[in-house]
Amino acid sequence: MRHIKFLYIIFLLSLISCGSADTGNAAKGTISWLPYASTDKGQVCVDEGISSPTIDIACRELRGHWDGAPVNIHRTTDGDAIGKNGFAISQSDSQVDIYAPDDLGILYGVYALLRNPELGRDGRVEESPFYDLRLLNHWDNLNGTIERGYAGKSLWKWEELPDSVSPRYEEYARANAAIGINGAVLNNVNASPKILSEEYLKKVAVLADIFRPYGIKVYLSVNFASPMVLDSLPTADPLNPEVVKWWTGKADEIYSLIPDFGGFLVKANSEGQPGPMDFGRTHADGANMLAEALKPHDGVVMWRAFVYSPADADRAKQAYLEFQPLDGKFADNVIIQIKNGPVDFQPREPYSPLFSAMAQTDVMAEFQITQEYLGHANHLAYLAPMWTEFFDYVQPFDAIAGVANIGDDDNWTGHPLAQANWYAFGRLAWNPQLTSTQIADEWLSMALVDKARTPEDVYESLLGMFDTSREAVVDYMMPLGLHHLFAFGHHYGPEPWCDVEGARPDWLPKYYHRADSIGLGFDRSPSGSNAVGQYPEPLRSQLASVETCPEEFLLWFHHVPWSHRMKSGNTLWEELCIAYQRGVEKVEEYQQTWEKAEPYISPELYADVETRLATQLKDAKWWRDACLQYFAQYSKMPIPAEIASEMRPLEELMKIHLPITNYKSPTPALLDSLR
Ligand code: BDP
Repeated sequence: MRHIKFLYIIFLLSLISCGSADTGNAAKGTISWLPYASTDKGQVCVDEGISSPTIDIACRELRGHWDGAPVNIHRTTDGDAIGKNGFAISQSDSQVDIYAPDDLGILYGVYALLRNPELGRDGRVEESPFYDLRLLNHWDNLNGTIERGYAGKSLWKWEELPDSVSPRYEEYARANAAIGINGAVLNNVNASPKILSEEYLKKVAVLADIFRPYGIKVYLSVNFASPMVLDSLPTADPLNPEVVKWWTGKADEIYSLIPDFGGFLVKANSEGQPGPMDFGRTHADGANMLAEALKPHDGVVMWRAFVYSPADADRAKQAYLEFQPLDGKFADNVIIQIKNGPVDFQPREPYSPLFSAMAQTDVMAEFQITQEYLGHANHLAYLAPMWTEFFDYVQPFDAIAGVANIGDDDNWTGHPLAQANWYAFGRLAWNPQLTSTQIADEWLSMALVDKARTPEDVYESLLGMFDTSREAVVDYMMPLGLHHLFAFGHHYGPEPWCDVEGARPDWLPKYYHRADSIGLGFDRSPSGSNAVGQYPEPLRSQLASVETCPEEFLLWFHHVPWSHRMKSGNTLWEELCIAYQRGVEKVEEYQQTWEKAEPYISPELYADVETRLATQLKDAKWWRDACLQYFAQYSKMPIPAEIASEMRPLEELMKIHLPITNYKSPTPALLDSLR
């Protein structure tokens, strides 16, 4: 009887927790940080004289979703110290006051309050954005595919625009405004010239109209050869007067349709894209010509520094070699957009030394939110720790961009927990001082579980899972500074042995790992490629020596003997085995964490992530087995028996060839059929 009573109580508790499970926004295919529950009773009072479409949105959000004390909205005067687009909030039991110098600041204040209804209760809270430009870069093609996108097709339905408008456009704007993102580059950096045609600009203008009241400006990636392709000019030489005239006219046309157009993003002379160097000119010549065309309209040019060519020096050095000599030669509305690391969005890279070498030029960081190199939409990898690690080294730039992980999937991001990465990017662009744990805590309690009803140990485990997940990916894919061990083309699975006849050497893993009988890693010390020489002192000296180089970057900067003693006392080889195994065990731990959290998470979301974690575990083992057995051929050292016993033989692993596609994750069924 007692037993039955106990079960009954458990049953009642589970009903309560089901209720709480439904509160997790991530479960509903909605934007996890937006308010949806409708109160329709929020009371708002706006100071006289304040009115605009942006304020209308702010009021609508409050009326619809706020159920606290009445909110008063005030415009501050010039003397007030609140920064542009910032806000201050204070609240008591009887009222809430939001102050801001401009409409957008008010909207941001409203979203901050809705996210955290207690904001300003213990005293006035004041915030303003750290970076002026906080942009998403969409690598969306005009045919609807997304380069390195793993969440379905493009949100932008070009074939339906301008006549038909998806409700998701406004939801997208709302999602971004709620975390402070204020710009979107709509199309792929490998840009089709067609985006600048009149037909497409009219479509773009419709999106810009929808985004405008949310404070989001539209930008476009442009193809440097557009004048040749669209209007048959014989050249795209940036110093040719006809070319200059073409771009000036194009800019005027764009601004007549989109008066607040943000500007251009340009990938030039990189991976086959056209650029000024095709005409014997420099990056500065090209960027400045475009900047001149946009200048009268206050537009900017974001010129990417992602350049490398097979014949030249160490790939990690090339952006610096090409751009550093141009420091000071760019117009003041040009910003050089630099990927966080010197190679290409690997799970871990040191920061790109170009950030500390462009004192007279505006520079911005490019992060990748989409997980091109971190397991696509199949793996849980919370990326805030990667970005805060970058901020530990660099912060001196003016703007920030993230390559979006958004598509038209119901849940927007493929992996439902990957919405946390979109969220984290926005939060860090707003305030790079936030910690990754703080942001994970915000997201988990809004999106996944009801914190108040989730046992502390369960909640802490979920938080721990988020916080360690990127490091786990590093461990099971490429620990200790290893990088680019990917299969050719799709960047998903391990192929440290990969050799493709005729392929560029710098697209092949051997270029990066350099395994031989002596050791492992790329010698970038002064006796090697001397990439360390591009870093400022004292970091340069620290990186230059095997003894002082942080171990997480060791094989990035050094070719290290297999028997080298690590700080732990283990040899390099032993440490490598430990790291790969640790990564696998972490994923096993996440499966347990997830299981423990089941009663507090909606069933649909639970099942989805459970399946993805199972794939992630198989992938982690695939990586471990492939890399350790491949490297063991060089180290001639044993893999610990407990790991070796469960490994799939290398010959079998070498037969796995995923079909190459760069715009979707391999499905579990496909992976299972191939391995
Ligand atoms: C690499 C991607 C490629 C992009 C390129 C870029 O593999 O698809 O076009 O970067 O950033 O990471 O331009």
